[in-house]
Amino acid sequence: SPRPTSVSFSVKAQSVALSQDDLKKLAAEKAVESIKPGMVLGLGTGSTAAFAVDQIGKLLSSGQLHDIVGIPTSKRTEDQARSLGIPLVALDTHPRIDLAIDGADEVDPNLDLVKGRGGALLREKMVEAVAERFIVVADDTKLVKGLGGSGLAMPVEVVQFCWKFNLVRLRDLFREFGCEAKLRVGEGGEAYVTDNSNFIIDLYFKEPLKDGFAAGREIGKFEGVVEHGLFLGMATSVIIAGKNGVEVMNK
Ligand code: ABF
Repeated sequence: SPRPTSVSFSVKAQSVALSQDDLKKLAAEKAVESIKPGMVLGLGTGSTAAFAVDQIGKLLSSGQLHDIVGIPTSKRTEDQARSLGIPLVALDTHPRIDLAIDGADEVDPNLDLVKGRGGALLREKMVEAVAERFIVVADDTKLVKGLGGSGLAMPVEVVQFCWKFNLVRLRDLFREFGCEAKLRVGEGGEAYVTDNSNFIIDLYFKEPLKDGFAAGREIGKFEGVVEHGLFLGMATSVIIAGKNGVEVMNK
C-alpha cells in the first residue's frame, strides 16, 4: 500500500519535560483543530481520544464551535460526550461521517493500525470505516515497524458461544509468528464483556505480521469472529506527539 505522502512538524514541544498525558493531549487538540461547524464527528475511545472529546466539549461550551454532532464509539465515550453536552446521533440516521478522531495501540509506517486494547474495536471500526477523514491521535510510544510488533495484544472480538474453539483456531492460524492467544479478563477476574456483549481474544506475537491484509482476511473467515483490531488503509492522517514536537503524517 502507498506510503504516507507528507510529513510535517507543526508544534514544538516546550523545553520542560512533557508527560505521556501531555503528549496525548497535544496530539488530540491538534486533531480537533480540523473540526468545522456542521460536521458529523466520530468520537473515539481511550485516554488519547478522551482528550479530543474534552476539547470538543470545551469549544462548544465557549461558543468557539457550534452545529456539530457526534457518534460515540463506546458506552464510555457516550457517557463522556453526554456529560460535556455534545449532541449525539447514530449511524442509523447519519451514515456519513465527516471526520473521526481516535487513538490507536500500534501505528506502522503505512499508517496501518492495531486498535482495540480499549475493547471498543467493533464500534470504532463501524464508525471509522465510513468516515471521510479519520485522524489517529497518539503519543510516540505507539509507533511500530510492523503490526503486532509491540509485543502487546492484538484483539479479536468473538461471540461468547464456544469462544475456546475460536481461541485455538486463532492461535493455530498464527503459529508461525509465535502467537499466544488469551481470553481477555476484566477487573473482577471475570471474562471481559464488550459493549456488544461479546468476548475478546487477545493475540500476542513474537514477531510482527508479514502481511496485515492477509492476516485480517484469514481471521475474518472464522465463523463467530465478530471483528479484529487490524485497521488497515483506514487512517487518512496520524498525529503523533513526542518530546520533539507534533508530527502530522498524511496518507
Ligand atoms: C482506542 O483506545 C482503541 O482503539 C485503542 O485500543 C485505545 C488506545 O487507548 P489510549 O489512547 O488510552 O492508549 O483508541
